[in-house]
Amino acid sequence: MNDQSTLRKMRKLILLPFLLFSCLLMSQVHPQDIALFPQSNPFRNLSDLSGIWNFKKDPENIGVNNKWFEGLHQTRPIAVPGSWNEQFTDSRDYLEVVWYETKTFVPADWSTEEVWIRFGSVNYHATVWVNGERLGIHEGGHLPFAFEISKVIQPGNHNSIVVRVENELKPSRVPTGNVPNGFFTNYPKSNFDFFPYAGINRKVWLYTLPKKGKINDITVKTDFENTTGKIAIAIEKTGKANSGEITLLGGPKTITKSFTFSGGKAMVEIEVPEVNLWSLKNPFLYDLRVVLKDGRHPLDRYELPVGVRTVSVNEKSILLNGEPVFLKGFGKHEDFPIFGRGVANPVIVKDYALLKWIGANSYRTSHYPYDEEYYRMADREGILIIDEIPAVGLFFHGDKNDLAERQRMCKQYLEELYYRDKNHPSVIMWCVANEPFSEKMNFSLEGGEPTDPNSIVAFQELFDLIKSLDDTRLTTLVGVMGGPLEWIGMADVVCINRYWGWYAQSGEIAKGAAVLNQEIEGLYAAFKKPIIVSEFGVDTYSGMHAEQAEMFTEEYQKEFIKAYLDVADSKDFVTGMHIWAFADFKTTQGIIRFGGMNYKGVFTRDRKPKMAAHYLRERWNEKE
Ligand code: BDP
Repeated sequence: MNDQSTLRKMRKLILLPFLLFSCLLMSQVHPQDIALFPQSNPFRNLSDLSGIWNFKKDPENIGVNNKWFEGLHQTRPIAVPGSWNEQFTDSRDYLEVVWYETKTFVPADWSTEEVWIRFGSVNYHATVWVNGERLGIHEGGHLPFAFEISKVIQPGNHNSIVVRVENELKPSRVPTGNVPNGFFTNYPKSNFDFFPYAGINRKVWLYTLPKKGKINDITVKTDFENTTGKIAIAIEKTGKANSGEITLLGGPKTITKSFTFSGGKAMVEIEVPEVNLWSLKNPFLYDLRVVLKDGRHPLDRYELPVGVRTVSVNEKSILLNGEPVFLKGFGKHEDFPIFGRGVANPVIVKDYALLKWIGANSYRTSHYPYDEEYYRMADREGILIIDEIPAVGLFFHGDKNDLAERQRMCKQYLEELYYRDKNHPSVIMWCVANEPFSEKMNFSLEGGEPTDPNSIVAFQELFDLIKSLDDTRLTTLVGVMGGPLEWIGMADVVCINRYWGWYAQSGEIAKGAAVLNQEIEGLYAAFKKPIIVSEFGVDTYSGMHAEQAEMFTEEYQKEFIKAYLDVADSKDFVTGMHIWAFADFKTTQGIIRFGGMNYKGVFTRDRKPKMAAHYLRERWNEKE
């Protein structure tokens, strides 16, 4: 046995107890705990912990040993929510350990309730203490997690909340970084083309649930037949109550139904005469109210907007309520100067205003799930969402343990995503990965490289998992130029990112469009499934012009987009065109990312339209 392998074995032996211990701790967070977004009503309280918290870097990772969870010293202020990378003048590329701390008053009358804490998203690895007591950990950014804190909280007092966070880039993480022989050579070493913004990026909530009995989960599935809507509602509860009442408001007649639980679960079906379907033109939302009862006494209540609609697919189209729908829109990012990937409602509102202004009807949450507010807006505004987990740039070479851990994380992401987003009518498709690649891929049209059999097993597991959780939505996997056909063929809808006329056939838009034309004909013949070109775009410096379209000018972007849309218009099996990207966004540093930016936005980073935006506005509104 050589030294290397002895070392590896020893490392594994040392790590084993630690890994087992971490797994035990991780069982404390359960995806079902994030199923119902906290709300305030006569049975539930809610308190938003946004504000300026205390922050301290821990580059030597000494905080746990020195009990920083009991209180931080010599801190600097930081905004929560918000990424840390741009709030200071010295921490842009810092991704190692940091600590956050805040104190919050908890009302005395919360002592009779169950108290919980929920983090909207912490990138990437979080350990949480309340009043010095360790609650547990959560791994993975972009999705919420919650802990019950009834036993450690002191109602009627100020309580301390401390969070240890790190966002190191590792091959075992999702998204991946520091990949040996990775495709990207950027700094920091992300294996993806967006900045790895770190920290408590979304809101933190304290909330109460009724102690005697509570609604844990509601799953709504909708259908219709002629003019009658059908809503199937699955409810899960814990505690005393054994019956309940459901009310559907918003239609000409209020519908009420009583139900009883068996084994903590209940299933209620409602028929809605003269149903008002949720559609792009009329995103009608009913108000569903679920009340839990102990005899005649209500114990808990939860309200949920419900859109009655169906999503399906045929050989050529995605169907919304049985009608073909053509997806016009973008791949986006959660990205804005100063707060990075931190959520900010004015940006969300503005982005929806711009989506409407330009005539878009959909987008993909590339390359990770977005803040909940985006989905609630989409439900209200009638925008369709392809909901993606951060499985971007997956590869299948390298350390087997890393790959296994990464696969475990992909599954966790899918499960958490499902629980968080399953009741949004706007979500029509789950995306299990963006642009996986094989080691030898040459980004040519042929896509001829043999597929690693492990990759087929891995993706099949992800498709099976999401299908087993949700049989009411479509699935996809977004393919890269030259990627193996087996991967994209596994999906309900074939999604491909294409840059012919940019990364290949550079400067030659017509040639690029011809390649696209030929390629999608071939793909349709092979799969007989509808196709979405889920990314196509070119870097464009706002204000750069040429009388003949030339790379990086606004004219080139407009002509490129026009050429691709023309190809799509000539094929009845193309069911959507998503431009890359909605707005310019921050990336890591590398020679193809001038100023650490990707300039493929149709809007600038501060949401000013480029020439192509005006072009799209005319073209997409005309098509309507
Ligand atoms: C695709 C990726 C996307 C990149 C884009 C680009 O899916 O994340 O930003 O290309 O190169 O490969 O601009």
